[in-house]
Amino acid sequence: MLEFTYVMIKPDIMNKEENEKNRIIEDIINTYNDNGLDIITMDEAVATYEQVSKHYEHLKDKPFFNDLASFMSDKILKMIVFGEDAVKKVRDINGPTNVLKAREESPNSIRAKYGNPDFGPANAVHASDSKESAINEIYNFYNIKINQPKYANDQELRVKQIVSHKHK
Ligand code: DAT
Ligand code: MG
Repeated sequence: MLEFTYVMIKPDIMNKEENEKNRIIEDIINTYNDNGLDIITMDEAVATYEQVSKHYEHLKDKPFFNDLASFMSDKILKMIVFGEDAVKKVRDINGPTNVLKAREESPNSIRAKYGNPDFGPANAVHASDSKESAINEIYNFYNIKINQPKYANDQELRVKQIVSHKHK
């Protein structure tokens, strides 16, 4: 299915020295693009504590929540990413949550290459875990209520556009 997903490059990357930061961001973007994903918009921002608490609401009882929330209330690069199976594709590219596990199981993943194994929350990048989460997360960080597309793939979308055009 064609999908939107929400991605954030986390403060551990955004606070690196300028050249290194830019090199990593370029690599992340190129990897998404090489996998057929389009970046609809990409914006530098400072996540507020309120946004971060809402974003990680489902983890508020975890022992690491305070570390996570204060770490994330900082400079981020937020993105809306679009493409076929975008939710799963981006999570596969990013790799497992735990950086050491990522290095073992998926050494070419973003988290394996750029995450900090010494601090759990600092795993380089976030991506939505479902189409529904993507809708909520995009609303939280962009204040836009998106709809996920109804079409299975680009071809189906084009066929429907042609048909509806003919019926006008
Ligand atoms: P993901 O970001 O892969 O969807 P998650 O939603 O379970 O993972 O957790 C959100 C973030 O919280 C994760 O990117 C890093 C941090 N985190 C998860 N488990 C952790 C742990 N056991 N200790 C420290 N930080 C953790
Ligand atoms: Mg998650």
